Amino acid sequence: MTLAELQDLNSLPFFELLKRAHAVHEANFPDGKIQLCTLLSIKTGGCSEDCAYCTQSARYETDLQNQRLLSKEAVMESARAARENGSTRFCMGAAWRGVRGGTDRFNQVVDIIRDVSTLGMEVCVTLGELGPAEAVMLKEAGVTAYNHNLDTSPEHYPNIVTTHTYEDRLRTIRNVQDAGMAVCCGGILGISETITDRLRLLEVISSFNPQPESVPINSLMPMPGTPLAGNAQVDPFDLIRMIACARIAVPAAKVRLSAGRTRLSDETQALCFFAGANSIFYGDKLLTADNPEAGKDRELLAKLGLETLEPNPALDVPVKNSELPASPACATASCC
Ligand code: SAM
Ligand code: DTB
Ligand code: SF4
Repeated sequence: MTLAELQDLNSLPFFELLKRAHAVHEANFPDGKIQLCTLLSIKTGGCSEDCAYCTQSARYETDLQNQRLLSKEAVMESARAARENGSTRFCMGAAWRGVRGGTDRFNQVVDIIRDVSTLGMEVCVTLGELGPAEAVMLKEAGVTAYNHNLDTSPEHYPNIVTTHTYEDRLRTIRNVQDAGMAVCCGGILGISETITDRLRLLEVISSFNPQPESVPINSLMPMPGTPLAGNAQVDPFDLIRMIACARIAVPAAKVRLSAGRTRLSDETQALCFFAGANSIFYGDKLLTADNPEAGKDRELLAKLGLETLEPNPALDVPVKNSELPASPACATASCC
């Protein structure tokens, strides 16, 4: 979708936008089930990058306790617990700029992935920048989806991160697609962006060929010590509108209502689900930040009569449209 189309959509009256998004949601996900995903930080803090929202950057003075790469046993214990609690996707995050094949840490991660992939959940990892060879190795080890967010528009990105570029992020996404992994790519609201920046992000993401398999929409969890610690909370109506626009722009993707749910009312979350969100992170911790307790989420889903999705480890990777250009690029941006 173009920016102009997205702007028209986003300026519809609230209920008209919700009605349209819900119709797209029902057409693509007739069972209306919600996917539960569990996150685990397998290597925490000490990251070389300067993403202004992130408590894991080594550049900011935060209270975060750094943690070296977890042992395979520790990761497997969390993964088994996640499966027992009903998660169908296990997402492992590492605070690295990227990974390089042949290094000890990459080999250790590959070893962990091989074992986690035997548990019957979708396996998602987010390890930063990847080259083509690393992407193939991760795919072979059993990764189903790779999370690499573009976070905001190409225009706003340099205000938030200076140690890598939007084009670096797009290159990794291309490598992930070429290796046959599904792409999980979304953004974060509340990082001093404009509504246009949010819609530009959707313009870029919706132009991927194939479109991403999932689109996480995070709301800033302000982390003390980071440059964005004092940012105001996102207006819940704007978040719901963003979810609705994401649902319409990337109709077949799981739209994941991601970080920031501890600050949302049940009613706001309900409207997000109606607008097309069909996946959440489940469990009381994200990577370093808080998430609602599992019991509270179960209560909310029960109150709404929403069922959860069964496991689908053989996740189908979205198929390329051969009539469109193959690689993601930010068509109208001057950055790439
Ligand atoms: N290092 C990897 C990378 O940069 O892709 C993976 C980890 S990073 C924490 C993954 C995503 O989490 C970011 O792209 C951002 O969207 C989200 N995120 C990080 N810190 C956040 C915060 N304080 N509040 C909300 N979302 C956050
Ligand atoms: C995503 O888009 N959100 C998750 C996952 N992908 C890796 C991470 C949210 C992190 C929130 C801040 C924290 O826990 O430090
Ligand atoms: Fe590092 Fe990722 Fe945090 Fe950026 S978002 S500082 S790359 S862990």
